[in-house]
Amino acid sequence: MSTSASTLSPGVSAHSSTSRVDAAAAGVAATAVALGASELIAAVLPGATSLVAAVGQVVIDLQPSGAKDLVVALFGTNDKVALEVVVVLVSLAFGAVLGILAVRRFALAAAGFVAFGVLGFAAALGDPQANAASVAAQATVAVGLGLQTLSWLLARAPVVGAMDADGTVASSDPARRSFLLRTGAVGLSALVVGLGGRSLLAGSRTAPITAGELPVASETVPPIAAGADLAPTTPGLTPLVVPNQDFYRIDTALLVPSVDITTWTLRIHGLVERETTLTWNELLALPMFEQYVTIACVSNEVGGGLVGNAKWTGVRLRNVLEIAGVMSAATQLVGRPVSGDVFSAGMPMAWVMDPSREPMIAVQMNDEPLPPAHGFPARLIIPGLYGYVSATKWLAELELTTLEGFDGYWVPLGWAKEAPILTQSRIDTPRGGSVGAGRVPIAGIAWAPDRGVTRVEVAIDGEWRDAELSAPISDATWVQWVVAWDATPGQHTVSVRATDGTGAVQEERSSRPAPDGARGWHTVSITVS
Ligand SMILES: Nc1nc2c(c(=O)[nH]1)N[C@H]1C(S)=C(S)[C@@H](COP(=O)(O)O)O[C@H]1N2
Ligand SMILES: [Mo]
Repeated sequence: MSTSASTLSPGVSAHSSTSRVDAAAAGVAATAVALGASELIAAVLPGATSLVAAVGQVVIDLQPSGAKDLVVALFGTNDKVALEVVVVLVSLAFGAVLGILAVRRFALAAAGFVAFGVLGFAAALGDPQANAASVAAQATVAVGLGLQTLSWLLARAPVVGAMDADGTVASSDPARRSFLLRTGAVGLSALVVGLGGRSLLAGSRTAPITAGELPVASETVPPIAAGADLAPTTPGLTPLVVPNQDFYRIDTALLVPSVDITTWTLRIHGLVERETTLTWNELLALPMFEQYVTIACVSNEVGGGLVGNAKWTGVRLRNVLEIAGVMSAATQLVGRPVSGDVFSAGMPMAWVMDPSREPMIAVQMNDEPLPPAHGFPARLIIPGLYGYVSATKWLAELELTTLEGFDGYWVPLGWAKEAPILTQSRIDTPRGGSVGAGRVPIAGIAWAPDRGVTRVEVAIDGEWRDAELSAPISDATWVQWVVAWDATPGQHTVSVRATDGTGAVQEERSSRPAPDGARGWHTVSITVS
């Protein structure tokens, strides 16, 4: 049995008899339609953006102290996906409440949906790729569709009179079953549409130029010699150079900024003789060089994957600083990204100017323009420093200041102000579990940028032996290491430690990543059968 015909604003009389559960279900499905529509529009309408990502971005930008750590701890490195899932779930929960309200007074629910739209609109204004008119249209259509759906579903909801007084036989009532099926189908299709839209939007943000459009480097590094990379002969070992699509990614951006090189500029200001603004072509006119540098994230746990080695091509940072003329009072360099991104990195000028290393503004990663996720069109690469105090992606600004004058983004959130990369080593294979008896290679990587790695030792059941190292590319890069092990049946414990170029052995005592990087020897348990 069905209720009265659909109206856009169902009156009190028509729905006061709708069960709360049904009303909540309709509210959830209607909210899913609004979200799904907005995410689809984000992908197809120029100037529109993901409202879900925009709201999540506001949460990240407000950075309630410890919230990022909490989310990372709960969901591992999928923290970005998790945050968006939370935004969607909270929205759906509010939608359930709005559905219940709608039964009593549809205008209240309508006001709630409009408030949602306004919230999404306001959040999206923080995305520099978003355009206010497009986002307003997007939010309006999404809210309208959500309300239409709510009205349509509620008009088809069974009345309580169709159930027993306690509602227990409700789910066997065919009218109710068809209502719930319809509501579920609407909600699920909306979520699928939304997911499709969201992935379309992410996929559309790819590098808009090819390597051929960039000048060739005047100073190049020799190609990696055949046989220098031990990975092809050691299954499970990380390659010497990590392909771009496999490279770890860490940043505070839910949506990757898409930067237009025709309007992009790099501004150098602060304690400089001549404030300078370089265009893309002016930057590219400077001499280009290449170097391999291993970069690492301070959040990397012992044994973790937030480290990678790539060939970077770009200009010497010191050439760019010379153009502006750095004053001797400048003790800190701050890198800032394009507007809309709250990140900043502050590094000591003493580190930047030390002639033993060559900090750079990179425009290519492994012979490709920087992928958008890794900072297109330009980023800082400072050998030896953790990414959060150096490797600014989507670079737009270099400010010269004093060490006391400014704290980079992560410093007030409990991370160290000065953060050289600690000496670390990792076992890639075997990662634990069980292996068959016989000759088993134990292999991994070790890094101490930019002190270099001179020795890697592996302890098998407490007995140390030297590992064979890949030929180091430079002190700024990691090395691969391999030990051939005659595995005997039983339980074994394997640990690894590296020695850096200063002769210091990697610290055994373990520490959490905060505030200045994880310490400790990576250790795995292996069962040999
Ligand atoms: N603009 C911007 N740059 C950034 C970050 C960021 O959040 N925003 N994160 C930094 C951190 S914490 C690290 S570890 C490196 C990671 O670089 P990758 O994503 O290319 O591996 O980028 C750094 N550069
Ligand atoms: Mo990081």
